[in-house]
Amino acid sequence: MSRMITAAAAQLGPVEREEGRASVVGRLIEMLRAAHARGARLVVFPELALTTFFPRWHITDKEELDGFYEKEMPSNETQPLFDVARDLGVGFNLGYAEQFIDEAGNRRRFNTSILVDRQGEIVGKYRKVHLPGHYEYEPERPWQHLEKGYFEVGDLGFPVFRTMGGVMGMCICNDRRWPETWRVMGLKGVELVTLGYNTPVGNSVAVESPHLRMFHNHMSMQAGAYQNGTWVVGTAKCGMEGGVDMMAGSCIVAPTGEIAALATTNEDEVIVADCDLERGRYIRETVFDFAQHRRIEHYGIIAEQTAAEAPPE
Ligand code: ING
Repeated sequence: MSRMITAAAAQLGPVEREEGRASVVGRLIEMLRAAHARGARLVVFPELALTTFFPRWHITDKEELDGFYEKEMPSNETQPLFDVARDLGVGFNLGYAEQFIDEAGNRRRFNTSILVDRQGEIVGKYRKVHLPGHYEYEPERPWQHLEKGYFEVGDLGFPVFRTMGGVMGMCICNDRRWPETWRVMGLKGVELVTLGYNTPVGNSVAVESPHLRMFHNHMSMQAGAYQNGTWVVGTAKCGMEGGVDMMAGSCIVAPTGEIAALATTNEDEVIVADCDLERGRYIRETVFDFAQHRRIEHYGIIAEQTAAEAPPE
């Protein structure tokens, strides 16, 4: 018995600082239409898809920085994407910088993604938990990575949502490198994880070959998929953006850990795969039958201790 959903990664090429949201949304709609024409009914867009990856700059002009955040979703500029998706009956994941004023009157900022169903309803929201980089401007870096300064740590945990015929979850970029991300959703029965990423080809703080960075990108998603028996759709914003080469490699990973579809350019590109949401069942009922095999009495340290502590010399 299979339970099919045809999913697409809508890989986005560079979005320069001066490219307006309406222009970007036009590119997203074009890819959503192309994905739909190829049978896709779920489309995954990248992290911070509506703007350039602005944490690469130390932006001191408060108004300019404020301009990178969405104050409402959908907004006038993003409503056309919701409208076309609803008209075509296609769900999607969209990553964006979220800003709002909370009930205490405080301004809140998160690196956020939403899951929108085929009727155009926002059925899930996720706020990035693992914020890489640093808080303050570091002049010695060839480019900045100021996510810790520009966003709060996500306050929604790692939720999953029963929608579009399955159990779906989200994470964002650096989250994919942390096994905790995947196991929390695995413990909630996730069957398909959607994520976007903005990852430089080069490492700004260590000597690391580009091929190794791509290996880490795919290994992280393939391991997460296999060890939790879930599909993964991972979508890049890529290409030379703001003077920094961002890696591509968007992919759709089966619960077996195999890459079912892989982007081959570093531009706007749609890749599609037929995902049988039953494919991971045998994995979750045998090798990763959590109920049968996990020994939580030995795992406490994972949630009780933050940093590593080696035995005394
Ligand atoms: N980008 C990168 C990522 O995790 C990074 C940052 C790259 C951290 C490589 C560590 C190693 O893919 C974002 N936006 O998280």
